[in-house]
Amino acid sequence: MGVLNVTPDSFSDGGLYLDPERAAARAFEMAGEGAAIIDIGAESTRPYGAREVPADIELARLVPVLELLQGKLQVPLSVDTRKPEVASVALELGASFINDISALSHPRMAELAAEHQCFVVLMHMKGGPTDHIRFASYANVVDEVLTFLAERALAAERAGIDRSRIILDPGLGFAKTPQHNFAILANLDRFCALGYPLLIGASRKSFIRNLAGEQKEELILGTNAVNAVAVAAGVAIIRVHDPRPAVVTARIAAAIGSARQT
Ligand code: HH2
Repeated sequence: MGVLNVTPDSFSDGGLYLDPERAAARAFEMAGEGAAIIDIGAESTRPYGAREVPADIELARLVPVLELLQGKLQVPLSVDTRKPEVASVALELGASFINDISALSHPRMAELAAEHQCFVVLMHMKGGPTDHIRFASYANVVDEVLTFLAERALAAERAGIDRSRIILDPGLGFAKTPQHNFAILANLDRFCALGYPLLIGASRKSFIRNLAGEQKEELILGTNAVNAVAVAAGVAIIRVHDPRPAVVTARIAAAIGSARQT
């Protein structure tokens, strides 16, 4: 899953793709690099200093890009939003995934997904998109996130979303310290055992930067290390800013993962 942030302030690509033509060009480029899904977001959720964005601003950023891509992009489109007003327009303009970092906390979001029978990504987070880092406290992070995801998946099914369309995500960096992220990554088999495809969004995040370094190349190497572990453990989707190296990493890690003896 290639990340495309049409925001002024995302932590990694903020400001790069505010121009719709540039954003659309990046979507085509990522598809050409092997991204199987393009995830477009118009609200930053970085741990420090993000601001909530009203739906009309999210839409003003997204719609021109979706219009440029509609019917032309060869791979499915995902919209990274918590807001049903935004998801609804994106679905009309061709999106087939709702990536909701609040795991369908807005009841209308589940109805929309059921009506459209689109794919949904349900992510774990505590607190809101702008203050989640204050909630990074757990008795046992793995148990708590597992319980949350299982409950949200069940709620989505009860709302009429087909089980085959539900993807779960433990939410690396969302109300999580680096140690929490590593505990999740070391126990991915337990998340896979929930029986839904798993998505991991580690790309260039600060827990990687702390160990790998600040330079782009170091961030990509660190991201690939995490993604290799994730795919070998059975993770189905890796959300990345740099699809080309991620595709190679995933191909090799998947070969190792599928050679596992039980
Ligand atoms: N991470 C970010 C945004 N959306 N969605 C899912 N499902 N999983 C993630 O881990 C995830 C996500 C944050 O990364 P990014 O989009 O690069 O930054 P920003 O929130 O600053 O736009």
